Amino acid sequence: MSTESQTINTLLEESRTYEPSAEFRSQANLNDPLIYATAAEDPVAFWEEQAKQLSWTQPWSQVLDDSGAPFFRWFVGGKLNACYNCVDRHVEAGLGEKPAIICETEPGDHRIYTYSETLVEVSKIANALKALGVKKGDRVCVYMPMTAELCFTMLACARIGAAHNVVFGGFSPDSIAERVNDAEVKVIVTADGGWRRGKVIELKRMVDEAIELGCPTIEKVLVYERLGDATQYNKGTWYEGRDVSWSDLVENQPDSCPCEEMESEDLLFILYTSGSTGKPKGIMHTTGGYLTGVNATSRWVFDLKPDDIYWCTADCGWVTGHSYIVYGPMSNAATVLVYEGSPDFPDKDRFWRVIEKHRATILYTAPTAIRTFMKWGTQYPEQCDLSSLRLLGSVGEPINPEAWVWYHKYIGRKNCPIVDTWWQTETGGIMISPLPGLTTTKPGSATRPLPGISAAILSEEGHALTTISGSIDKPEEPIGGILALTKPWPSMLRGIWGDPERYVNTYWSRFDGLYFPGDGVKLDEDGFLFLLGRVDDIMLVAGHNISTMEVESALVDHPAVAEAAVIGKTHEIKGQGICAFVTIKSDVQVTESTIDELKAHVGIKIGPIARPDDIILTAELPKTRSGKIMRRLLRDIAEGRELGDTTTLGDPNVVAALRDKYEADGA
Ligand code: 6R9
Repeated sequence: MSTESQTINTLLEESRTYEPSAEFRSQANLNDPLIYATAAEDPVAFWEEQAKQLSWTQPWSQVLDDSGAPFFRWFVGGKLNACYNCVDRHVEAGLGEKPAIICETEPGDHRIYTYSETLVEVSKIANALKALGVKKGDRVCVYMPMTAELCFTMLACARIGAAHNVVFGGFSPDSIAERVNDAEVKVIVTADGGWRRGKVIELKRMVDEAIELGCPTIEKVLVYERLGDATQYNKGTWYEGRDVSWSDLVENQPDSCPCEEMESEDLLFILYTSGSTGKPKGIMHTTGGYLTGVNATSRWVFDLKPDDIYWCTADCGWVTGHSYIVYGPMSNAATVLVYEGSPDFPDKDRFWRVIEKHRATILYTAPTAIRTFMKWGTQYPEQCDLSSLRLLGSVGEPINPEAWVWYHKYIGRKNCPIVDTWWQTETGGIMISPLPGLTTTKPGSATRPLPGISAAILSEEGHALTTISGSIDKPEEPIGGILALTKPWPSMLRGIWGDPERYVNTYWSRFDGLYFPGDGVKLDEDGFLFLLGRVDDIMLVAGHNISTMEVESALVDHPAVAEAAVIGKTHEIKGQGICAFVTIKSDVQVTESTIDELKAHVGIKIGPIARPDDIILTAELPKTRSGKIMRRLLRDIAEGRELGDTTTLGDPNVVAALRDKYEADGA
């Protein structure tokens, strides 16, 4: 075998396929396969057509300016306002009475805001921000619970031309301060608190602590009274002159506010994402290209229709909330369901109760949530009426085939297409995904790039193994390698705030002239793309490259296993050995032979080469607050190293307990 074809030796095979039903296909927004070829022929002209779906106050003079590559500019000279496109134009088109946001709180009440009401709320907040001194070009940090007011605040920033920098409500004061200082934020919008699993999250107090650490650019803190005085908890300190009450300021503002006319390339937002050096990267997105990308992909991938009740379970603290709660769906005048709390409050059926209550038609969630639901058991979804659902989506990490099939069977009742959507904070919008009315799907595969997106698979050395756009030809044998995106697209990041050099080095230097996302990929014999996780999640075991995700899938395929995280661990002879951290389903009895059984099962599913060296049973896996397993920490544990940065962990106790157990087991 040549080194090139050996690059990523993917061993796990998946042969089940699912075709869109004739019924779904006939009503789908996209059902002509020609769209792929049309887009591939002239991607720039194709994206220009998509941009026309938005309302511009001045047309562009140039669609794509690539003269300063990799600093690309889209729709140069065009002018528009993102908030106008998400709110005002729908009201003007007669949709004022249509629900824009249905906000379900964790305690269980809900409130519906029509597009007209949204316009009023957003305008008042916009006027309040102006009263606090926020001007076009300023940055505003938003640190709020997942309520409608968070969405309104983002839109209010866009309305007055200020860039929002949303920080997830679970981040620590240190992380807030780091982001606020890097972005030189003037005003923070926060809330007294929010609800999570029946407990109050003290957001304002976190902001106080962050500012105490030193945030010299902060002038004002606007505090939304989410909880008011109804609960007893530590509200922190009220700093006269700095802190401003929402109920005093926002409620008394005029209910109209003009939209600032923005250049297509004016900054819409900064969103921080973790980088390999530990210092977060402020990913920049601009107005015209970003909105064009998320508007089009929402319509294609989620097949949005006027009557849909669309629920994306993400938080606006992550890119998924930006693109597929606020800007994508709302620029399409969708009705968006927003839920504040956790999936197990008051009980483990909460998601299904929310769907039943609001008759949600589209559900977009993450594999980690799906695996959690699997662990809890089918009795929870089974006791709810999920018949309103017509489409399911997955995002954030590779979805293992067993979770995909469970989602299909128990949530979709074998009736809903599943769109497994691959993309990143940096890409702004979905890049690789099925089109639900057109694409045959395979569990675990995000299938192929969307129309207008061009990709390639490269070897470690940077040789192109195959290119993918328009149509995918079936390769003679599976091709494994590293993903690259080969042409610019409108919603691409425009850089890293304050660090243009890092932008070029991180994304454009690995493969000359191509965008490097950092993900491994496999194209199987049937022409399906499998995203295999970050390239640093690929293990080199006795010269064979094995994706941690493949071993995880094999483990989760065992009936006793709820969840698994696999890492490569230094091995004297093989270079790397395979170490698996596994959680067992609550109703399964662990015996002395469980570990051997699991090792054998992986050996059978993938081959002896993938048989784990160590398996550690654990009650829980360390995860970030957005639900991603922190393999880096597991590697630290397995290698007996000092634990690295733990600030993004959802629950820091999990990893300490795990290390103690690992050491006690003598692994
Ligand atoms: C949207 C989002 C990006 C990274 C990305 C990849 C992983 C996301 C995926 C997926 C396999 C999918 N990822 N979606 N891997 N299949 N459908 O999650 O953005 O938080 O920036 O993460 O997540 O590794 O590179 P972000």
